[in-house]
Amino acid sequence: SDAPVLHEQKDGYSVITLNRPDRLNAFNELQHQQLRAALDACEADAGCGAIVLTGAGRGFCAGQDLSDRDPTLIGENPDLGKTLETFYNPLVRKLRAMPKPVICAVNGVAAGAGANIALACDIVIAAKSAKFIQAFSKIALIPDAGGTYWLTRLVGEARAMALALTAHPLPAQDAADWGLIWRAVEDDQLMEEATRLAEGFASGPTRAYALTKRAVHAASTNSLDAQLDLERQLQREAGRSDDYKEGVSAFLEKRPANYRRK
Ligand code: T3D
Repeated sequence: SDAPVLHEQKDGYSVITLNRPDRLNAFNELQHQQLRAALDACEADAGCGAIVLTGAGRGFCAGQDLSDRDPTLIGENPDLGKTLETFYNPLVRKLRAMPKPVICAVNGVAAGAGANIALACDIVIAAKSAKFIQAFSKIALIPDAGGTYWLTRLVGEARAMALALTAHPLPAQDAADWGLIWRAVEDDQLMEEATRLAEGFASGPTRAYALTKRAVHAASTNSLDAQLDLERQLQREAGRSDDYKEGVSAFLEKRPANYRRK
C-alpha cells in the first residue's frame, strides 16, 4: 500500500507503520491524520492490548516534512505554534494517555519531532544503526513534540542541552546507555524483540498497565505525599479488578494467568 500510515491488526496487538520511506517518513498532514485515526482505532478496540509503532524503509521518522514549509510557499509569517497545537501536541498527548502500552521500534534515524514522538512512547527499542537527532537547531527551531520535557527528565539538563544545541546524532547504543531509551538491539532483532514485548502485553492485564502509566507519568511532577496518595487510589482500583483476582489465583495454583482485559 502507498498510504502514509499502515495499520496491521495482529493477534491481540496492532502494528502501526509510518510509510513515506522516500522522505524518511517525515510528517505531512495526511500522515498525521492517518496516524491519529490508527491510534483512535487501537484505543477503541478492546481486542488490542498493545501497539507497536515503527517506520518503513531505512528511517523511523525525520520529523516535519520540510517541503511543506518552503518559505516561498508558506509566506512571511508562518505560525508553527498553530501546527504544534493542531498536530504534534495532540499526538503526544494521545500516545501518553493511550490506556495500553505503546512500543516504539525505532528502525532507523529518528530526527526532529520524529525523535520526540518516539520518546513519547512507553517503551523505546532501537536498532543499533539508528540515531536520535534533535535536528531543530539546524533550522533555527527549538525541540518540540515534548523534546525539552523528555530530554531533561530522561538524561538530565547537561546532556539535554548539548543534544538540543548541537543536534549531535546520538547512536542507539548511547541512547540506551544514557537511559533515553529502553534498549538498543541488533538491526535484524528489532521487530522480533518488539513483537515479543507486544505479545506479552497482549495476554497481560491491560487495565493494570493503563493505571501504571498514569502513576509513572504523575511521578515527575508530584511530591512524594501526592504520589503516595495517587498510588493508594490507583492500587485500590487495580485491587478490585477481575484481573487481580485471576493473577493471584493463578499464582497460588501455579498456572499461567488467563487475563481477559478487564
Ligand atoms: O513546522 C512545524 O509544523 C513545526 C514542527 C516542527 C517539527 C520538526 O520536526 S522540525 C525538524 C524537521 N526535521 C529535520 O530538520 C530533519 C531533516 N532531515 C535531516 O536532517 C536528514 O534527512 C537526516 C539526518 C534525518 C537523515 O540524513 P540522511 O543523510 O540519512 O538522509 P537524507 O539524504 O538527508 O534524506 C533522504 C531523503 O529524505 C532526502 O530526499 P532525496 O534527496 O532522496 O529526494 C531528503 O530530502 C528527505 N528528507 C529527510 N528528512 C526530510 C526529508 N524531506 C522533507 N522533510 C524532512 N524532514
